[in-house]
Amino acid sequence: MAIRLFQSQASMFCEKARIVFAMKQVPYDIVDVRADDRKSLIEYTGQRKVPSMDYNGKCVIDSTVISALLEKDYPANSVYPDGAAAKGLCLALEDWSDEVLIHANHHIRRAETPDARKKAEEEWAAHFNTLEQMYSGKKFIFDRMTIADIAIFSQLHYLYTIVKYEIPANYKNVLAFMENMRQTLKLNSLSDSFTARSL
Ligand SMILES: N[C@@H](CCC(=O)N[C@@H](CS)C(=O)NCC(=O)O)C(=O)O
Repeated sequence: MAIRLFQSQASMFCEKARIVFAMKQVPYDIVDVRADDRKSLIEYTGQRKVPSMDYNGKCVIDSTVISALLEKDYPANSVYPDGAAAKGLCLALEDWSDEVLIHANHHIRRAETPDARKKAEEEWAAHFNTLEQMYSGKKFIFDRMTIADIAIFSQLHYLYTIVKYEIPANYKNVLAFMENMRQTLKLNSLSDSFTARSL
């Protein structure tokens, strides 16, 4: 039995999953879904979304579910904070990032007119304001890097690498967070995406 991660390098949700795999130091094989136009993914999972995984014969879909399963089976280097109250908040922030920031990314990437682009930038400005406060005086939201930081980083990193949108200089805490994550994840530069390796 083995673990196969069906993924694409550019997907922010796949980057989120790759970081959790690396933190947990769990070996896995990568199936690049672009190589066969998602044929093997659809055959194995019956749907089109990545990340999905073949977990020793069990089909597991969605970055949040994958992260929770890896945490359960590999509890060392936890991706959640200690304590039920902090964990609940962490899960809510993971969900906010996955379900809200993703739309801001879709909107800015798909903006075809100056008006649509302006609206998308305003949407991001509102999120940057939220994040600026969230990371005020903090390296991570909780006392160590958790799935909330990883989920947020993955969306902001996509904004940087794929959308090619630079976070405005006035969001100092957000920029410091990105630099801190770059160092923690041992990326040479923020232009690099996180590849399969341990941390
Ligand atoms: N909530 C899911 C979102 C996954 C998702 O939207 N994946 C995108 C790539 S970033 C995808 O595979 N889209 C292909 C499709 O919908 O056909 C997760 O956290 O894994």
